Parts: sequence; C-alpha cells; structure tokens
Amino acid sequence: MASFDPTPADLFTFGLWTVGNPGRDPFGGPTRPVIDPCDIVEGLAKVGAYGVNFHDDDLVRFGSSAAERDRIVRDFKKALDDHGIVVPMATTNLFGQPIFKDGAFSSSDPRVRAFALAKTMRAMDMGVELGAKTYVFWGGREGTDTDACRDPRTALGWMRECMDFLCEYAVDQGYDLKFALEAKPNEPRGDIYLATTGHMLHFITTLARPEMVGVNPEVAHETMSGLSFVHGVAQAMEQGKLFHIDLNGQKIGRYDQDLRFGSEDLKQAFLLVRLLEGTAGGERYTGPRHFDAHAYRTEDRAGVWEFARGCMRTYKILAERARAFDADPEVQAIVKERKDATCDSLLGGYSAEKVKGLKALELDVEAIGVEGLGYERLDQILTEHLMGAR
Ligand code: GLT
Ligand code: MN
Ligand code: MN
Repeated sequence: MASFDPTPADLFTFGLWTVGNPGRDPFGGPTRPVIDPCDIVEGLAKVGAYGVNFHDDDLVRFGSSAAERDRIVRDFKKALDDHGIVVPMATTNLFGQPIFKDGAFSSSDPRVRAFALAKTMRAMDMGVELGAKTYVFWGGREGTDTDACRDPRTALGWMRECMDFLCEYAVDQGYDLKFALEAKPNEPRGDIYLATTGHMLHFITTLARPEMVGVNPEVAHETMSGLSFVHGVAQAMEQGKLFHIDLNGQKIGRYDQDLRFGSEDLKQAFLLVRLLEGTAGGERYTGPRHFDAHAYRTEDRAGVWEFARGCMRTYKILAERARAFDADPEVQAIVKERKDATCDSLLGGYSAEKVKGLKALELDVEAIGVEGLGYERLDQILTEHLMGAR
C-alpha cells in the first residue's frame, strides 16, 4: 500500500492563522494558548508540510514599531531556513481592526480606503521579503449589513480602483507577484460583494491588468451557499485563473466552518482532488495545496497537529482513490468520449455550410432520448472506490 505520509514534495501549506488558531468563536474565548510563529514553522516541518502563509498581523502584531517588525521578520526567516519551510503566499488583514468595520477597499470613507491601501502595500513588502509569490485578497468585510448605506456599483468601482492601484504598485516595485481573489458569500457581514468565484472571475476581466490576477477559491465559501465547489474551481482552471486554493471541510448552509479537509462530504472532496490531480485526463493544478482550516475547539496542541496530518493524509488518500477510479476499465467505458462522424463535423466553429448541415440533420430524437447512460453504475463504482471496496 502506498505511503500517505505527507512530504514537502506534496506542496501542502497552512496559514499561521490555521494551525495557530487558538479555538476562539463568537460565543467563547480561546481554548488553546497562542503559539509563536517560529514554533509553528517548526511544527509544520515535523508533520511534513511544504510551506506557511500569513496575514501581516499574524506575524507582526498590529501597531508594532519598525524595529520590532524587523526583529520578528529576521527571526521568522531564520526559522524558515532552519526547518526548510517556504512562504508561497501572503495576505493582509483588512478585517480585524475597528477601522475596517465598514469594509476596506469598499468603505465609503476615503480615509479608510487610503489606510487599507497603505497597510496592504506594507504587507506586500513583507510578504515578498519572505518569498511570497502569490498575494491573496479575501475581502473580509467588503460588503454590507444594510444596503441602504451605499450603491453597490460605487463600492465595486472603489474596489477596482484599489486593485488596479496595487497591481501598479507590484509592477513598479518589480515584485514577482500574482494576485488571487477569494470570494465568500456572507459572514462576517450579511452580504459580501463579489460573493462567489464566478463573480470574481468576471470582476478580474474589468481590471487594468487582468493577467496578473486570478482566484483563490475556498471549499467552505462556495459550499456555504450550496454551490458546487468543483464547478467553480473547474471554471477557474479552464481560464488559467486558479492561482491558489483554500482546502477545508464544510456543511451546506452553515457558518464558515473551516473544518479538516475531507471531514464533510467526502464525495465532493474526492471529485475535487480528482480535478486538481488531473486523474481523469485534464491539466493538473501545480500550485500549493493550502489548508485554510482549523482544529475543533475541543483540541489541545496534539489535536491540532493530528488535524494537520489528517488534512494532508486525506488529500493523498483521495488522490490515490481518484487514480484507481480513473484507471478502472469499467469507468473508462462509461465516460469515454462519444464520437459521431456527421455531428462532429457539424460542431465547433461557425460556418454557413454548417448552418445548412445542422438544419438538414435527421436524428432519431426519440431513440436518443431513451438511451440509458449508465451514470447510476458509474456513481456506485465511485462510491465503492471511495469506500475502498474496489
Ligand atoms: C480568514 C478567512 C479565510 C481567508 C483568510 C485570508 S482569513 O480566516 O476566513 O477564508 O482565506 O485572508
Ligand atoms: Mn480562505
Ligand atoms: Mn473559510
């Protein structure tokens, strides 16, 4: 049996805020002590992770002096070197401080938008200094509790203005950095602008430098509103826009649970890993596999590392299951591409001749309508692979 123990070659990453989560929720305080970022790096190396990501404030407490910042960055760099951990992604906390209570880039107050830009540029500087190649934007509070407060079109305009500004800043500094936009439908606010990966993909096309910007979809965020995460990710991949991914577990219709990867809806997790690994033949996703999740509030430190191992092992087991599924001759027979010489010649690019051909086409519509497609069998085979019975 293959080893499912994670290694850095698997490109598994965690945020400082994930394994470092002290178990706070809206109804109760922390259940675990805060751990020093350097100790997190050491712990991640021990469990076989590849990298660590962070918000500016996760690493350098908000309000720290320049000297403190430099010391923290120096120590963190040393921990990264000592333990062979890299920083593939960084991001900005634009939601924690009271100044962001009405959003950051979409705030109606120009002082808040200016502060958000300055904070982000400083955070980008720090991320790049530590090696980040992807910069994530999760618009934590970019939304509303009441839409009476502003025209959403104005807010979108301000968000575009800020993204364009930051792209120029990255280019101006000569940073080798791509941006990845992360959607979430609601929470912490009632309605967040650009609620899904699909909204984000369109918004990107309206930016001044669309080639620099892609998406960072998160399992929990699409699943919360009952959408197919696999479809959202596939759309991003098909457009070459899957710049990063946040993996976790989530039940439909709940608050943002950020559970251990694969702990809910194993079948969707399987289909996601199958898509990312390209076992059905499509292009494979080659970026980091980031677990944006945290351990149950019931756990101590040992439970947190158990949680981290679980995320990675489940991913690897699902990848192995997906390979077995797609190599199964019975599966291949059901999903193989159908051919029809006449129809194939009439599909694809437009021509006047094809119009004629299509309109003249005589098909046995009734017979096609009653053909069985075998998807019940296919899905049962999937289930049996997933349960290890095949
Ligand atoms: C926060 C959020 C995540 C985002 C992080 C990046 S912060 O935990 O719920 O989904 O990816 O800002
Ligand atoms: Mn996320
Ligand atoms: Mn989440």
